[in-house]
Amino acid sequence: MRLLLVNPKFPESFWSFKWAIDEVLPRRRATNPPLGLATLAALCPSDWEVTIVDENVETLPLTPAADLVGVCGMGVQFPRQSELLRYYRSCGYYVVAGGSYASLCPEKYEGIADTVVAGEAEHIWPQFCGDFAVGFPQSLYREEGTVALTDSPVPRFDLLKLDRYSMASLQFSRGCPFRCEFCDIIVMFGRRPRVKSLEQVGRELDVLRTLGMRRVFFVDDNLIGNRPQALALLAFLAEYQQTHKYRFSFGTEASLNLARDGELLRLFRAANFSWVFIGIETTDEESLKETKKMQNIGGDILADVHRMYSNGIDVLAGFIIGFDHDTAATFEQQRKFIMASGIQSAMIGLLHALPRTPLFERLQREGRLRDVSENCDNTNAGTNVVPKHMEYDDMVARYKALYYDLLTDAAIAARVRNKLRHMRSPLYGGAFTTRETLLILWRLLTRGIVPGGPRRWAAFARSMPWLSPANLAWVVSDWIIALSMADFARRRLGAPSGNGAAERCLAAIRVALARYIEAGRAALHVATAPVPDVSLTLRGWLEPRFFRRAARPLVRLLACTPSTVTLRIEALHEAAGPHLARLLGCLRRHGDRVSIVVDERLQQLAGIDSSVFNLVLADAAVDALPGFLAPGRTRQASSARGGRTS
Ligand code: B12
Ligand code: SF4
Repeated sequence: MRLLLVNPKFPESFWSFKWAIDEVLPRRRATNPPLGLATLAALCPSDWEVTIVDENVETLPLTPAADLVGVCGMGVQFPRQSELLRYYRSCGYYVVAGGSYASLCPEKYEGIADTVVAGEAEHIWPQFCGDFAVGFPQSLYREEGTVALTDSPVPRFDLLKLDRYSMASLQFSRGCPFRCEFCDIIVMFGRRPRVKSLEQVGRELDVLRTLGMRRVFFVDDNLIGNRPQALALLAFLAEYQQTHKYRFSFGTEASLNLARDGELLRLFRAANFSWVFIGIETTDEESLKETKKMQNIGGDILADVHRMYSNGIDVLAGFIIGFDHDTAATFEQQRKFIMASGIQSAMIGLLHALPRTPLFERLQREGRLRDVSENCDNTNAGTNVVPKHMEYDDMVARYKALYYDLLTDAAIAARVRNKLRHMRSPLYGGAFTTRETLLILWRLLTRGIVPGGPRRWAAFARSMPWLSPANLAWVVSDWIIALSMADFARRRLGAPSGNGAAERCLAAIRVALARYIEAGRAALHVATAPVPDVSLTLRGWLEPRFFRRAARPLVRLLACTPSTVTLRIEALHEAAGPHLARLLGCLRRHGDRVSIVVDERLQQLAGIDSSVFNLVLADAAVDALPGFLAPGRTRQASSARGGRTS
């Protein structure tokens, strides 16, 4: 049996670190590989041929040699996941949905997938494989019991293109003992953390080591959820690292009580954990009580962060605004804390209610849920929660302003300095070779610091650890993180100067393409809300000059505004293929905001990479034009946007 497993493209967010991936990190395309798919592949019968395609790092096969296709996804991936399921199903493949969102809301996949796998797959996937092989697969497989993680196989890391990611993933435990009101982890995985054996972890590390990986993310919900097991794991890792000359640099997620546990901290350092992501959420005790985040109450959170630093562990943190106790004053309170703590990777989100969580159920009872369909990314300047003590629009505006404030050069440098006051230098070498480190530093300087102008140079110089050069690595990584976040905020949160710039760019596009539009060889549609969307249709003979003229104003529009561009290629002369490819090369940097609607044969001609551009996959027929490579099946935008024709 031939199985294709697909991880759909993520919408870009703060988590993508796109600037770092594109500009600084050598040869990387995304941060993390899809560990769920690698685990699923290991659960297949040994005679199945499994291929994993992660659309975040490679293009999608449109006609794969497969008998069935499995597509995973978190809530943020649901729009693309359902598009892929529909597409492959319409091509005649048997399609299966699974992953985080299918586990939380299997009902959403009715009519989209042939089979839905809800919950941990260790027991139910082999059942499905057996049923499929004999021709009787069911439409739903739901894990109702508890999966022992000792039943989880070593993931098929060999099927992932690991060299395209900035780190590998490994999972030790599932579940968390706490009961935060907004959290779906305890709904999906329960409150009694289950763990793998140390022998399993050792085997997984051995495989990652032979595959050349150095940075490993323990993707546990809370690595210290079961303290005795965490202590055993850390002691094991410390020994493993010593045996293997501190080959790995680790990172993970843990609850804040880690900072108040000397023994755990000591072992984290001994095992070479260089960073930990912590859900701080807020420093307002009333809001913490409201959301039942009791483990964060009763201590000094700033001192906790400093204690982590003094153990050589960097802190990445999640913050939430929009609790019922929050008011407009909360933004300043959060800003002050984030600045004082020196946390550069501050993932601030608006409180979002995920289905099935206690928060969702409470707000539903109170009639306080807004309908924003599948937007499950709480760093997206929008939420499905109606705030209690703030106007929605005002809250969103303040949210954006908070990010702008935190991402100025001066604020970035001040946070670096605040961190370095407490940060202890790393105990062991970094995760990059000397050559890679020098290349990263060079790229940061030439592509990030120098283009920022004298103010950024001065800010960067002020943040340098002149008296403790061993801390340089922290400074470099903080600037890379911060410039990535600033780049995303500028492009995607809608800079205040955006509208005037959009009008000017649109006028330039109209002028550049006027004669082709008049001749009916191209058409331009512009929708203005919520952000300008320019839809350019290519439908006749277009000479090389057309592509050159189109490139400049389109790139400007994408670079200076949060606009989106849709290219509809209805027909394309063979000779124009390379010119279109050159135009796409210019748009590549902004590819996540460029949708391409194109026939699959024309796609081959133009070489469209779906990991770079949004390749739209819904079906529609378009009349063939004589003399051109004419579409048999044309992909068309799934959502029609209102607009006018110029
Ligand atoms: C690592 C991780 C990430 C990584 C990326 C991971 C990746 N490339 O896939 C990073 C840090 C980038 C990330 C980002 C985000 N994440 Co995240 N992430 C995780 C985390 C901690 C681990 C995922 C993992 O690898 N698990 C290990 C594997 C083995 O388990 P699994 O994925 O559940 O897979 C099992 C089953 O689901 C099943 N399965 C999986 N795939 C498939 C496919 C098929 C076909 C089938 C049949 C079965 C199947 O088999 C596996 C074995 O049992 C989870 C928490 C969690 N415990 O899952 C959150 C989680 C998935 N993330 C979540 C969220 C919300 C986000 C963000 C949107 C953050 C935000 N702002 O709110 C962003 C996305 C931003 C973006 N647009 O890029 C939520 C998803 C909620 C939901 N139910 O949809 C989770 C559950 C955490 C949470 N509650 O907050 N995340
Ligand atoms: S500590 Fe984290 S994983 Fe645990 S319940 Fe709270 S939010 Fe969920």
